[in-house]
Amino acid sequence: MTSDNDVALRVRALESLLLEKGLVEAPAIDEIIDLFENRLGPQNGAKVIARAWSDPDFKARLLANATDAIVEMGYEAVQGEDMVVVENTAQVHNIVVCTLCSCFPWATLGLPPVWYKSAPYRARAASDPRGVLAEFGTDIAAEAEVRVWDSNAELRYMVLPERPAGSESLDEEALVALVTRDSMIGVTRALNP
Ligand SMILES: [Co+2]
Repeated sequence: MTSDNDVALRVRALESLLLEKGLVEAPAIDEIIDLFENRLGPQNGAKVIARAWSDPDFKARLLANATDAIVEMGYEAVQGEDMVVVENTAQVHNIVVCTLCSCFPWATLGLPPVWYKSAPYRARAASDPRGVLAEFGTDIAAEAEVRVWDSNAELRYMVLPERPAGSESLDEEALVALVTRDSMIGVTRALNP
């Protein structure tokens, strides 16, 4: 498996080459780095989920048309993809994968983690989702249904995790801290308060 360190080295080599060949200009690269470091990422998705937990009307809009509801919060799709949000309940647990490559909702979750892009996750999330969930420490009741959603270039999925017990008194801002990237991929649950 490629480590994050290897990736950093390759990126730096690629950047120097592109600059040297005059294919890109430094400000364009800075703009892209700023986009990925500061403006895209799971902090956006966490705000979407916390809003859905706090505002039933927003939640209904999010489940009916996630693309529009997410834009409503100011997060535009980076690659023109449509978004679908699937809700976890006591009866249904959803998990997201891209079996073909590494399609991922950049605007709300940022760049995919290394494990999401790995061949074992891509194969096993589809063939043995309960086994994968167990490896992430997520036990799913035998009577609950596990649904696997395969993202692609046009359509990206995000999970609306169950609002954790004990979070009833928390406001939207406090709820944001309970929503992790992995819980929005569906491999874990949201954190307990
Ligand atoms: Co893909």
